[in-house]
Amino acid sequence: MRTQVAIIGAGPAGLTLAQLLHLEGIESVILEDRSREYVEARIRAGVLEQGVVDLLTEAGVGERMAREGLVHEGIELQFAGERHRIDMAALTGGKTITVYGQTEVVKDLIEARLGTGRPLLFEVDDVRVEEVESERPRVLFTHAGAQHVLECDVVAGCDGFHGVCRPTIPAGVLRTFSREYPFGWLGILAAVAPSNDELVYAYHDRGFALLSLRSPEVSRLYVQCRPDEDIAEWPDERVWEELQIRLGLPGWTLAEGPVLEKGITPMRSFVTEPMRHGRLFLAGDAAHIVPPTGAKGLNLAAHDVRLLADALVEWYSSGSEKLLDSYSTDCLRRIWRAEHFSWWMTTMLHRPEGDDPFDLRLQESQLRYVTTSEAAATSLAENYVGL
Ligand code: RFL
Ligand code: PHB
Repeated sequence: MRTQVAIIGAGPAGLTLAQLLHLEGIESVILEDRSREYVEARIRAGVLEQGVVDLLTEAGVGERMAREGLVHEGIELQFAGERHRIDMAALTGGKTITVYGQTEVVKDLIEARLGTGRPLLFEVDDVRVEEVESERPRVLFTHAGAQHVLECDVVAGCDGFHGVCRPTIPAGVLRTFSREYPFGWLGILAAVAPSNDELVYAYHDRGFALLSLRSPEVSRLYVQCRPDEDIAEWPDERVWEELQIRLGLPGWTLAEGPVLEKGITPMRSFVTEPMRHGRLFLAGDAAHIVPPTGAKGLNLAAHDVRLLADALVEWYSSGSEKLLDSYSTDCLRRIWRAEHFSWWMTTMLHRPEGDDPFDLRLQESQLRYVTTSEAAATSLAENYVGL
């Protein structure tokens, strides 16, 4: 088997890259270790920056998003028993975000891929990436019981944080930067109309809580918990009770409904540099992780593959390696901005370990500042909608 670009992973990064390359007539093969059903059902992100909405639209996969996506012009920050609106559109010259689930983005991209007739293999096993330091890299894998060798010009490592591509890069080549946080998010998806029109990020003595949504009928809610928390200790009633306390305000009620999905996510920041080794290019969560508080993970993955697609198009059409050579540096500039923003939102909104009184006063001061100073609110808004 031979192709131009071997793409490992059918998450948002791999699928978007494949679509962008297809539009430019560049061949690819996508290898995914999970089933189509699993990939399409995995509940994750929900907030898309305007630039990512535009990218998906230009890539021809924006039709359902335009119909079903919910455009939001602001978010609310809640603390000390009050909500404060950050009017993102007014502060950023009209920029907005779109609430459209990652599951839906992935479904649209898979449908588009299958429509092109180009290969997308689910449930592959034993993926091994070899010879990326040469001009003839290859990917070994098994599929439906048979072993295969995929020869290619380049490998795109879009296989997420736990993938195989990053670990194939020899020790000493990469430098990694990371931070683990002493908390996680317990998230639920619930069959109930969202109780607020906009997202609410709540700072509370008992820990952070987030009210988000997926559609006019489905709410998505999170509470801060310990990273190693046992989900068995969180029956639905306890989750609702905690959400009621942390999001509660006099005169406002949080409507409850059947819980459709529940899970715990640890929170970490992670960056690997450079994002390239020879003919292997890392993109998305394979190269970097942000805590979800800034809603940046999926957006960063999309920005990476846009740059990678542009670089590959230039290389195939002119032979110039200029954009391939600057890929890592170009991506990392945006990534570090998002890393800082996500760290900052996380630090401002989560109850710190040990309740250090100095930290608590700093958090309150910061929250007051971003909700009363237009300059500070503008900084939050421009990062949130995407720089
Ligand atoms: P993915 O989505 O993890 O996809 C990687 C794919 O590679 C496959 N794979 C392999 N395939 C073949 N061989 C192997 N050896 C393989 N190993 C792995 C995997 O099965 C998978 O299909 O990475 P990608 O494409 O880089 O996309 C990144 C995003 O998924 C991630 O950053 C976001 O979900 C993060 N995130 C959010 N991002 C936002 O922009 N806005 C949000 O509101 C937001 N909220 C969130 C989030 C992530 C969360 N969790 C669960 C981590 C909320 C949560 C709770
Ligand atoms: C979500 O809806 O899943 C969501 C929204 C905002 C975030 C993180 C997750 O910051």
